[in-house]
Amino acid sequence: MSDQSAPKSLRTLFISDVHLGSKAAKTDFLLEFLRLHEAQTIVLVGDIIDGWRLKRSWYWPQECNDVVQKLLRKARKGTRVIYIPGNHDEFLRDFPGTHFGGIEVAERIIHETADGKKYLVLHGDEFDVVVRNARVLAYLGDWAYDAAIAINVVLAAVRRKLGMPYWSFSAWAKLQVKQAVNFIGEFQRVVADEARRNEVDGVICGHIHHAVMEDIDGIHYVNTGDWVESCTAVAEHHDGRLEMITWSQVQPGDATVKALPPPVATPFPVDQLGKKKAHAA
Ligand SMILES: [Mn+2]
Repeated sequence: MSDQSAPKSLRTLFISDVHLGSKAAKTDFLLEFLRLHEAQTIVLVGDIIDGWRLKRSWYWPQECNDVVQKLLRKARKGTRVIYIPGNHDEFLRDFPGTHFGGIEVAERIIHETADGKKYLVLHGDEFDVVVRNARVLAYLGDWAYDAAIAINVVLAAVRRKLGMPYWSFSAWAKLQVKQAVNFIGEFQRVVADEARRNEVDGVICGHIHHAVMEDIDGIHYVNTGDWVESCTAVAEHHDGRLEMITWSQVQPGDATVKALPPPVATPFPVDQLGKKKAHAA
């Protein structure tokens, strides 16, 4: 048996949708998780900082600094940290290719696992428009798909310049519950398509807060989940194997580690779809 308190060594760690700055971010769990896991590379797959929440009302307790400092410290000590912005931290999208405190910002990356599999890594919000208009786009064909993504990028930029919020899946889902349930399946399919277009073996994304690893028509679809509710991360072991880690299953025997409370309706986001974990994208 290995020392239970020693951090687990991983090749890569993928984390998304922490939403630092929102009251529901499970920062204490994430801090403990980061303490217990060392990785050669950490990929932050978007929505780590919730810029929209912060814009509305500043909520930045010490634990948020602790998370940021923990990541910066890891970067200083030799971990490669890559930050792929999401729609909630899109202010970072103005800085692709830059570094801050040893953290690299990239819009998307291709990650190659130790066993040679290639994964497209992106947040996933760029497909919102495609998912919402899937039926029309399928009818119009490939050019419409490309156009829709291009238009989405432009519209998001314009809205940002005007200080308007990004189109929010959660707000929309409240109004259209039935479609929201379909949204998850449609999102997964569209993202898998994008992986296929990039001629890779799989895709790792976040955005819809729905942690899962599954095969979608030959593409390995991996969603890292979130640290608002499910508290999940995806680990790549040294042999290239990917594993979904759920915080509540980390060190169940360690009494010093607080267990995850039973799933209850969280105050964030207000918009929950019954029991469906399809919110706050
Ligand atoms: Mn998102």
